[in-house]
Amino acid sequence: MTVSASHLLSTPALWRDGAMAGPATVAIDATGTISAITPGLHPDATPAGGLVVPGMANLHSHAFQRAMAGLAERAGPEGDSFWSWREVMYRFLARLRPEDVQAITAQLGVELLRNGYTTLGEFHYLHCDPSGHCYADPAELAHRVVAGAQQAGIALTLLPVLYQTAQFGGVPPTEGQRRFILSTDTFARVVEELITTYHQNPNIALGLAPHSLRAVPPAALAEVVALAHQLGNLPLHIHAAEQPKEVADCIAWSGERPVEWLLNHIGLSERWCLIHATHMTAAETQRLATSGAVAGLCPTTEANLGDGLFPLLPYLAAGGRFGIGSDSNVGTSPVEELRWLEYTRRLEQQGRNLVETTPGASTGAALFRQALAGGAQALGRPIGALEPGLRADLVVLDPDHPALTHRPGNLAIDSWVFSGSATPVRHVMVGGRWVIRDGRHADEETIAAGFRRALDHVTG
Ligand code: NGQ
Ligand code: ZN
Repeated sequence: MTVSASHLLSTPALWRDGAMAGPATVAIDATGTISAITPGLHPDATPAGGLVVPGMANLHSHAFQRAMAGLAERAGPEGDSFWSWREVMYRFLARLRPEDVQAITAQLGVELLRNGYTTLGEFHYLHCDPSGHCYADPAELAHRVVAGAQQAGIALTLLPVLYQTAQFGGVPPTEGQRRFILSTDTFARVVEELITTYHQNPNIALGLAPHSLRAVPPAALAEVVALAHQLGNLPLHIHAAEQPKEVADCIAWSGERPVEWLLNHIGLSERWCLIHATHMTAAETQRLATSGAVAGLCPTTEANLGDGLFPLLPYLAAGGRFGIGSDSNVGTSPVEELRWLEYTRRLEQQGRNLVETTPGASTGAALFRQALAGGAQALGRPIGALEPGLRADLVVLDPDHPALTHRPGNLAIDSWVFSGSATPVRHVMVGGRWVIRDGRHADEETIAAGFRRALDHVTG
């Protein structure tokens, strides 16, 4: 049920300036942009049906991995690690067809929306057919990702990925990586085609993503950076320093650690998003924080893969910015990611309320506010707050849900983040259009049936 947006929406409580505030009326124009916010309940407005907060940005995802969640939770004869998980993942994608990529992305989109994400940042590196050849249209699978996101109605920042080598120093890709490989020229053509096709669609934006320093040699990396600049300062995303082995290999190759190498040779700025950046020295942490770049943290995946702990507290103390991503999609809820960010610190420090230490201030609101801002920056979109001029991407929380009952102000956010596993998300709007009503997506049965068909093929 794609109910068209009310032009005036009233709510007893609205997220404003990084905190829950009192009653307000939100005006939304025909383009799906917020045109005004006024205090109080306007008599002509339609009640939103709950507490209104901005939709969250999911700044890092590999959508197809949603279909293998739970399939890699058994150790092999030699134990298990990030690297053996990666082999399982490579085997899984051997059978994926274009229609499967679309169906899985649509299913993921519905789940993300229902939990309160409104934008998907898709780090898209599956480009080629199973034999490693380009499809007739080398952008085929990118178009499938877009089609899946559009079926779900989630906004998308598509991040086409350049992937060329297996290891630092230009090591040729392995068999398992053959579906990822594009020449720099073909990559540029794919990007151009995506811009031509989607530039007028307000729900779709573009960024560029050199996969990692392992997968992109310096000369090709420089070309991607130049292309992003030429196309109007597109966001740039890269995986960095997720595993200790990657750090050791980078030092063996260059004498520098991955984040250090990027800081020294590329120069990081507001348009960069470093995914994971788990293993940094104190000096790298400080330098990344002051660069203005966003750290793309994916706590549930980082825990699932045994990556390590991002140095969040020193990074925040130095003014660092972060956003959250669902990455391998073992988790699809923004509050689960935020909760893990704080909980891992509590376990490590044996203390409480560590991300926000101002006496009396809300930890949930601090996490929510920073992830909104970092996500908006990293995905290059007018989102992350409810303000005139920004997109009407918003989430209505049910104030009568048991997790939120009698939770005025930021207590609602604290309770959602730390105890809202049964989601209190009631309605979700993307670009002025309702996509979730009463917890349901109008096409959820059709989309789930498509997902089952894809899994019949891929795992059958
Ligand atoms: C990915 N995922 O690209 O899907 C990676 C694994 C790699 C995460 N790093 C592959 N979580 O980094 O080589
Ligand atoms: Zn990733």
